[in-house]
Amino acid sequence: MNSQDKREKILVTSALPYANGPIHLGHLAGAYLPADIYVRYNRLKGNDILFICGSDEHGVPITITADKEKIKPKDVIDRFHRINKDSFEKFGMSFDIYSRTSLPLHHETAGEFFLSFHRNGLLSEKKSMQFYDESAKMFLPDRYVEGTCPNCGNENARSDECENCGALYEPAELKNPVSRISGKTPVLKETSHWFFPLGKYQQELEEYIAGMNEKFGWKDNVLQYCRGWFKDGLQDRAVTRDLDWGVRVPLDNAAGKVLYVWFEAVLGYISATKELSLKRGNGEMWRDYWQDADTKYVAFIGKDNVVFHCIVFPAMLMAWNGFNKQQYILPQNVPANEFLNFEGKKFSKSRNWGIDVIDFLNKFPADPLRYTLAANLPEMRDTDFYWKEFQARNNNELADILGNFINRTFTFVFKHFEGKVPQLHELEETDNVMLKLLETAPERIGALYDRFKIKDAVLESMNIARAANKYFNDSEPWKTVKSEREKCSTTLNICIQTIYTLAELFSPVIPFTTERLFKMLNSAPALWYGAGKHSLLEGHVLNKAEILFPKIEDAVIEKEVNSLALPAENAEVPKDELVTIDDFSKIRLKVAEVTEASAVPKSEKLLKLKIHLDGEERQIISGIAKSYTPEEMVGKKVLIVANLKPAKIFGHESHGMLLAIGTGNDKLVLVEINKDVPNGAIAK
Ligand code: B3M
Ligand code: ZN
Repeated sequence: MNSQDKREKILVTSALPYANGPIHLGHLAGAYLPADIYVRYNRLKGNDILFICGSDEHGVPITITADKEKIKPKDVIDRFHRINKDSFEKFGMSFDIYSRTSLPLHHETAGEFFLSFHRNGLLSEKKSMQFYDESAKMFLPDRYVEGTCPNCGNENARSDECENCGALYEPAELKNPVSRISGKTPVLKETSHWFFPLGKYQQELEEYIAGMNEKFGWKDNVLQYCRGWFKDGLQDRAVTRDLDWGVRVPLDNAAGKVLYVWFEAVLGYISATKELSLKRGNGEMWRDYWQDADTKYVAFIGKDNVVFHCIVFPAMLMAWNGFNKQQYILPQNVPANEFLNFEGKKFSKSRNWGIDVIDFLNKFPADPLRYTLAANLPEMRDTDFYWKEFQARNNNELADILGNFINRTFTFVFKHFEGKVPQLHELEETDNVMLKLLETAPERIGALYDRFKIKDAVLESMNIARAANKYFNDSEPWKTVKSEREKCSTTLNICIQTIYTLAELFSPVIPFTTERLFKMLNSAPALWYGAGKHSLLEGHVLNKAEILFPKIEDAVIEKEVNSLALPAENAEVPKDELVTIDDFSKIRLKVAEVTEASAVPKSEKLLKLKIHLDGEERQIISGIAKSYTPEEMVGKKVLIVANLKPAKIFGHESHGMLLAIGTGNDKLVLVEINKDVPNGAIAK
């Protein structure tokens, strides 16, 4: 049997997103789209594959959201589980199950692991100092405290972990801690927790990763992260927390304690597979994957989750395997991606920067987004989503290359060959070259998918469509149809065959469109490696062509670009952050008079203003056009931040910022000053 025939058993997981907010495009590019493409490709290869995901519904991210909105954690997770499940469906994520960690089955599974470790004496119960908020009368684990990272100086570090440099530390090491509940400095208070001895598994982990890398080639970025961890030496990690919300610690002396969210969330992959087993009527089916050494397990994640998937989770599975007869498999590969940013900046909910998947898909179909993200995946380094690139990928590649080739071929075949696959006659050199390209494409592109070079595979697929257009042009069927009908017929036969191959090659990437394309071809996908060989017989009846990729107009994209929040004006000040009088006095608030105002072309939100300050004239671009007309603005006395760094907004110089109050629905009310106050007067 050669490698093309052997049916592999593959378990694929994508990181379980926290159900505390809607997923955005950055999430898709990190752990979801690459996994879905890989899974769809493997299904086309005929492999036996399970694709597992679900909501991560415990932990501080959930309770903080609930605290903020003054609702129950259960309400938070129910809302966002639904929204995210729906977003993923609309995006075409082909999970076999999208489960949730609040299910009893998951609580049982996580409890079982904890108890096995506890029973076998692996966990040590230790007293330690944790942050405690005396006014709220609660412990403050993880994100409940923010402060300065002892390792890199990041000022938004969490109580025991820095998302900037990845350092893990004891709460006592965090500098300038602030409680996110009260805004006050928390105290350190003794509490006891159970610790997992990660260090005990360091050698085994290093051997495991080296071995997997040698056999299956892990990504450099992932290896780098792991090496960093090993170099520092793995420490004991607390696997419990003082919280109400989560998987209860299944011991008698553990009231008010739950399992650390990461300790149980990774086990969510297993419990979700158990749930799938039950749904499929065979409660033991999950063991055929998780507990069969022949299964290949691939975990798709974003870079911030590397330590949990390459070190913590494998160590937990190793520990289990040391105490129990049923042996779990470990990840064979963890192809973690870097981050996708949005128009040059990090996605940020509080600064309203970025776009949620659900909002995106209410405006545009999924496939152009899938293609754009796939062609620009942050596989090696961070990349950006730009609206303009989205438009260009849709218009210049999907429509003008792929769509155009399909369209011109179908049009021609319907016009000159009654909508049936034309006959193949004698082959010329160019025909042979094209056929060879098709024949070898699945293997070549498949090899890229097998090595998780998803972006290259997708770009390579588009290159086949490029070559196809060139073949069409070079063959000049519009000429040969008059003089050499047989040659023309051969050309179009090969073009239809090419469309079939393209439909297959693009199936993992733009599945909604290729489904329609297969309908046009009046056919169905082949097994992957067969897709480059002749499969549509001469005379096979085709269906009428549809427009597969409508172009996206400039105005539509401009509208999106214009609706991006202006970072400075829309910045939301974190609620409880305290500033000193020194901080405040850095900001110069001055009275100014608006002397001229006009709309900024192509922008819905912006006005260009001339203002007078003590003897000085300035230009300010202000995002108030939805609330004030230019005419209304002239003559107003307003309050401005006078010492704001000048910036270019929409290509216009802007020096200063008007103060206004948001009243919802994009409406703003200006802070206006009595006309008697002189220009340039300082507000304090
Ligand atoms: N919930 C973290 C995140 O959303 C997380 C992953 C869990 S995977 C088991 O970044
Ligand atoms: Zn740090």
